[in-house]
Parts: sequence; structure tokens; C-alpha cells
Amino acid sequence: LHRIPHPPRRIPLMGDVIGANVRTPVQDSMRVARELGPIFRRKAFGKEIVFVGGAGLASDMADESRFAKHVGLGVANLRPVAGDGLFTAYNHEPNWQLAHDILAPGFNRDAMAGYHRLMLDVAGRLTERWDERERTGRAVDVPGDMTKLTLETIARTGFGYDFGSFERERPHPFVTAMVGTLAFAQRRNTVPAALAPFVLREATRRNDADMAYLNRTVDEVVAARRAEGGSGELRDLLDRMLEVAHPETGERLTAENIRRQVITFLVAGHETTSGALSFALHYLARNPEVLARAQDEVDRVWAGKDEPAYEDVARLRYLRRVLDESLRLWPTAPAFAREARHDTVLGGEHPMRRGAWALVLTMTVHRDPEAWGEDAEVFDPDRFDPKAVRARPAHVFKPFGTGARACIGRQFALHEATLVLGLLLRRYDLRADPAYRLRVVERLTLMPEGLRLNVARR
Ligand code: MNH
Repeated sequence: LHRIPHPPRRIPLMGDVIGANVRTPVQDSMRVARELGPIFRRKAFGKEIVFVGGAGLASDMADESRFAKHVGLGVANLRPVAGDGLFTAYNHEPNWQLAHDILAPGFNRDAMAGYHRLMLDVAGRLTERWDERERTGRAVDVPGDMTKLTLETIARTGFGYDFGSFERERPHPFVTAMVGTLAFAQRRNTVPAALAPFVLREATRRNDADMAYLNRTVDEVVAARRAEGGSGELRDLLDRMLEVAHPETGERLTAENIRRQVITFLVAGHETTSGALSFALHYLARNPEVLARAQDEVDRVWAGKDEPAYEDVARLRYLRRVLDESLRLWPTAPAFAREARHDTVLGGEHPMRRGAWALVLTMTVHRDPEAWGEDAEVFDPDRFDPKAVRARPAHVFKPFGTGARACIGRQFALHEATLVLGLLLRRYDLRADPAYRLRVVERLTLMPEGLRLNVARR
């Protein structure tokens, strides 16, 4: 450890957090990485955290025979909300494998094709809203509208639940409670455990109320489904949670675990996709040649169709590259932790004991000139054309994490986001506000703050 560089200023207790902006820890760590290199450590409140931002070291950590997901920090702090749900389960917890095996088929091709209709319906609500904005000469609130869209999409396709987000002016109370618990989880990271009962007293009380509300809402959704009685058909994730037994062991998810999974999917299934869509729209509006090329593609590939069929979405190759490139520069789940399965040497240089862990800074890895070239900070979707991809080392693009614990919703998110971008580009021209400067807020996920666009029917 002593060979890993750290920032010079060290103050007991507060560690290197002094001078750092607690509201933007990821962007702050990216700046530290520029000074200290591919691996560094920062001390915060007695905890020494090793950060990995170099593409070479990060790809070494993708080796599943030596490393695994580490549940720590932000992820561990979500345990009071998400328990042993898929995202927050420890590797050794039996409910991880059980839920993974039961739910993974909910993301295969057939299942996805079944969600397509509902995704189109939700996208239709969005375009109604944008049409109305255009008629009344108002700009659209991109992150706000994308969050409505992705929440409705996961709630309806996953659980047959309608939050009515597009009918409300303010976010649904479930969203407010969810954002509250996420913010609380992040805040708790920055307060030493011994001080938390004093500093966070009021916030803890509010968090308890938020959590109670989340649980209550989920219980209502589950009760409504149970009241319908089993249809025998597996239409969505909730049907799978309630009706499927493990194919080998015959085990089922418990009621308490289902509660955790529903909250997990509602949280994990919408914030990140909403951010990904928002960043993509920002870059499309800012890069007229990219926008024109993407619009040409949609017009050509979807020509003569009122509505794209399931298979038509993956045919938008260029638009997918726009999305990938947005997720490269702003991976909306900006970090993940990896631990050593046994004693090993990271990158042939840094000895790690079994259980030792490091935080992979995805954003920094995605901008490492060694993997991405000297122009790594520049937005350029052509980096994802197949020839360019083949020319790059493996395991340097990880917006969905890596290995057995990588994102289960990856295909879902990519299908949803590509579909929606396709529908929007076919219908509208996007006009950026020239005064807007990209500011990114962090609350576990990344989001372009205050992004507004003017849209005009084509
Ligand atoms: Mn998702 C895990 C990013 C969309 C459900 N997701 C992860 C991880 C990353 C991630 C990174 C791994 C975290 C870690 O190693 O600690 N996820 C994303 C991004 C998007 C996304 C960038 C959108 C863009 N995720 C979705 C969607 C769903 C979903 C949509 C659900 C429909 N994600 C999950 C779940 C896990 C996960 C569940 C945990 C999987 C596991 O550990 O088995």
C-alpha cells in the first residue's frame, strides 16, 4: 500500500476530504487521478480507499478468477433499503444466485420482445408531452422527462404498475422517497459513524419515513398482483418473482426478498437509464453533424413504418454508438468495487491480500489516453465502429460493470434507450441552449443538471 500515491495534504480524521467537494466525489476523484496516475489512495474518515482509474489496471481487475464484486461504501449503505436484493447482495448470500437464476430469463430475447409494446406506449406519453411543449413554445426539461419515462417503463414492464408520472407536475412521492434514500445513503458516506447519530438525526428520521413509504407502496403492488391470481403466464418480473421456483432446487423467493427486489429494480432500472438518455440528448443537440447522421439512419432504417418492431431497434447501429459514446464519457453508474478472491498481485505490481478491494473509477478508465487516445475527452461515436472496437484492448469499456455481478438489465436499458432516441430523432429537431454549460450532479448516479432543450417537429 505504501507505494500507492496519495494526495499530499493529510489531516487526521478529515483526511483528504478537505478541499474536496463532497457533492461531486466522482468528478473530484477524476481530477485527483489526473495528478496521481492510474492507482492512488485517499483517506477519508479513517478509511483508506484505493482508487483505480487506469485502463490497464481496471482490465486486470476484470479477471473473474482473481477478483469479484465488492459490496462496500455506497452499495453497502443501500442495504437498509435494498437488503439482499440482487444489486446489494453479498457474493456469498444464497439469495443472490437464487434471484439471479429466477430473474435472468426475464431479460432474454423473448422476454424483451414482450416489453417492447409497453416501452412504445410509454414513449408515446413522452412525445405527447414534447408536442405540447413545442406548441406552447416552452423548452423541455430533459432529465426530468427522462426520469418520468424510465420510471414508467421499468414499473410497467417489470411490475404492471403505473405511477402516472406524465400526468403529474411534481414527481410521484415514490420517486421523491427514492431520491431521498439515495441521497441519504451518499451523505452517510461522508459522515464518520460516531458522529452520525448527532449530525444526521433529522435526516435519519426523514429517511426512515421514506423507507416506510417505499415498503408500503411495494407491498400494495404485490398485493394487487396476488389478488389477480396467477395467470400461469410469465408476463413480467413480478410474475417471475411470485411464481417461479428455482429449476434445480425448487426454492422460491420469500416475500421479504421480493420486497427488496422490487425496490432494487425500480431504483437500478431507472436512474441510470435516465441519465444515459439525458447525456445522449445533450451530445446530439451539441453536435449537429452527429444529429444529422443519426436522423438519416432512423429515417432510412425505419422508413415506411408507423412503429418500429422489436427487431428494428438493434438495427440503429449509429445511434447505438452515440449512446455508447455518451456512456463512455459519463458512465451514469460511475464506479464499482472489486475485491481480491485470494492473495494476488494487481497489474503485476501491487500486492493485494485476499478480501482487499479497490474502487474502479469507470469515468477515468473511459478517458485513459492509453486505451482511448490523446483525444479521449472528445465526443466521437465513431470510436464504437466495429473496426475501432477491435483495435482497442478488451475490458476498457465498462459502463455496466463486469463479470458475474455485471448489470442484469443491460439489454433492457440499451433497447429502451435506443428505441426512445430513435423515436425522438425521427420526430424532432433538437436545439441546444447556447448558454448551457454541462454541469453534472452526483447522487450515486450522474445526471446533467438543468439540461433543457428546445424541440421542433420535423
Ligand atoms: Mn444496472 C448492476 C449500470 C440499467 C438492474 N448496473 C449494475 C452495475 C452497473 C450497472 C455498473 C454493477 C454494479 C457493481 O458492480 O457494483 N445499469 C447500469 C447502467 C444502466 C443500467 C449504466 C443504464 C444505462 N440496471 C439497469 C436496468 C436494470 C438494472 C434498466 C433493470 C431493469 N443493474 C441492475 C441490477 C444489478 C445491476 C439488478 C445488480 C446485478 C447483480 O449484482 O446481479
